[in-house]
Amino acid sequence: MTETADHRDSYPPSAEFAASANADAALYERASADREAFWAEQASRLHWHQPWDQVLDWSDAPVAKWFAGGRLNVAYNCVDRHVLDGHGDQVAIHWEGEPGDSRAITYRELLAEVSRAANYLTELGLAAGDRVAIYMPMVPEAVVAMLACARLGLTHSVVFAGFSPTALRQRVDDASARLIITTDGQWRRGKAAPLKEAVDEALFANGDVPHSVEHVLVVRRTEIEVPWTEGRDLWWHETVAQASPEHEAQPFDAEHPLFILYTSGTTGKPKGILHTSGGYLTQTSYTHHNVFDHKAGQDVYWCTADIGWVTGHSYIVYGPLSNRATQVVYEGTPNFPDEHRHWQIVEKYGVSIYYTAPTLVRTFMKWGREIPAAHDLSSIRLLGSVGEPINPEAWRWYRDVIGAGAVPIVDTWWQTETGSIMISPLPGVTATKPGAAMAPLPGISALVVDEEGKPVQRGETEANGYLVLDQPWPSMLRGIWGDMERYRATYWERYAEQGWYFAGDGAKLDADGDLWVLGRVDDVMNVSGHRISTAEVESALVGHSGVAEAAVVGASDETTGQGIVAFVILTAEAKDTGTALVDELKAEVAREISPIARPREIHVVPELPKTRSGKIMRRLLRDVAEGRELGDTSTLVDPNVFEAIRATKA
Ligand code: 6R9
Repeated sequence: MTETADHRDSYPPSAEFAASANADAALYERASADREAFWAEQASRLHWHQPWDQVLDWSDAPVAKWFAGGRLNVAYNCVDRHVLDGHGDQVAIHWEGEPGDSRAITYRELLAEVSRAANYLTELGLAAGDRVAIYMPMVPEAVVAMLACARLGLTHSVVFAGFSPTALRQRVDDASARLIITTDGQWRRGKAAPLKEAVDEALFANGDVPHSVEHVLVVRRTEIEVPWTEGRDLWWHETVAQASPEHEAQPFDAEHPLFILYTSGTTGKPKGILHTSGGYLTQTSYTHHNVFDHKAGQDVYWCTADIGWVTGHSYIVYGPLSNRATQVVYEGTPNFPDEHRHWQIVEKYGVSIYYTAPTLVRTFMKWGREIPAAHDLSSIRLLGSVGEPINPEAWRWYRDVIGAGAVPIVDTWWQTETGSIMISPLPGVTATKPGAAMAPLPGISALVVDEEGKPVQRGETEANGYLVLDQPWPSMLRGIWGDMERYRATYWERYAEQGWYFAGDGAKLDADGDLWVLGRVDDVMNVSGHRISTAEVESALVGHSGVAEAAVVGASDETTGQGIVAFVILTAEAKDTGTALVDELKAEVAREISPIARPREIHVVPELPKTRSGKIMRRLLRDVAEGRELGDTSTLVDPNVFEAIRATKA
């Protein structure tokens, strides 16, 4: 995009939207006048059993304490107080099952279910501080399980139900979870796929290596047969459902650990990102209210994420429920039974706020505009995007076709680590540009700097800018579970002198000073908005006896943002070198990590391009994968390796 286009291609908010928007420009002024007072004001959105003594204690940086001395109960804030305020009959969740079944759950019913689960988990002997793994599809009990943990001060670790038994085991072991909550199976395109079986496989996987899990609590969903270990395994409907629906929530310290969520880093070992209570809930609540312009009792909100990702944590569970949202939770895929599913759901419930990922928008584009055009989408008044940069073409299509050419789009930049939205337009305030996340939210500070930390100038689009966060924020991660050294090294070492958080994303400021996030600058790929490390996929590949060495890159992909392209060198043992082996390797990666990580292409090559210090030059492999002219090859040991690699690609 050219500079001029950046300037002209701007969509100011309509006067009508601005007139009734939750946010106004004064928010920026109040926040910059006194950041801590501003956050204290936002924290007052919540119910505190005991007020805080200090808004921010940064004396132990980079580990922040927000609202130090304050005590609250996260679940009480998301459920109880709405019932006590007289909104018990409001629907909290319109749940839509994949096979077409549905359930409406009011806040009063949600309170009863969360209370039953809390009572039963207590009966199992779980106590504040214990870890619970949640490995479930998008069923209401998944939300209930998360809230029951929050209510008891148990730290949940949700593991995406698409992850393999190996990935589950790794996460369960790392957090020493005492309990796993799961379902018998999950619906996927009309078929019941086993899930409890995967839990058993995970627990038996390491042979004799003991695990921390005492019980497996199983929700019945698909009614498929499950392997059963008497004494260890428990049915939800025979236990939780029989427990008392009365439970009194106890307050916990503002810094009490709320959850661990694993995300890919630049090494093969996923990082357990740790989030705590008061600051996290303050910022998820504040951002959900202002960025989505959410109006309790009026809007019907739908975030299409899965609870296995941070977006599901912050914008299905904690943000919306703390704001007394009525929301849609959908179990299935967007094209089951056909491509009309999402728009039928929008029509059925009158969805007014719709939040999804660019990869899905591009998929909708591919399916054609006649599909959404067959539905009444007039209830939609705001659209959101998250997970990767949204290309201007997809942005315009989203606004024109889904948003009737009129509604605001909020392109929200944030990360598992940031806990909540950090950079985004404010609807009703910001004139938006297709593809730009625009500016840090009120209360948030971000900079675009060069390698040395010098601020990159406006309009300097050729510069390599890095996105850094130069001030602590309430929902920031408090560390990496069990590895505080890695926490410091990953995020705080790069700009240690300045004390800035390094986000791992490239960014630029356009001539107007508006911020564009350009994507990862490290070895993390972004496939359909999911973070996958190159190292993780490489280690799955070399785990196969036929592979001697592997190098993996993310190559741009029209639909998924990036696609995984692997280059492998075979061992002498490799029996086959053709497509059968390639298929086997793809399946191996899907099995080891998740179907999300299945490589788009695998090329068998005689050699990999390496620097003299032995580092694989991924940048050059990306050039090959994307069919570009090769960049600088001068540091290569043997520039000729590319002839051989190209030959295998042709
Ligand atoms: C919430 C979430 C974080 C990474 C992040 C960046 C990319 C997310 C984006 C975006 C450009 C946006 N990302 N939102 N890039 N514009 N609006 O996705 O968390 O899974 O941890 O991924 O996703 O690269 O660093 P997570």
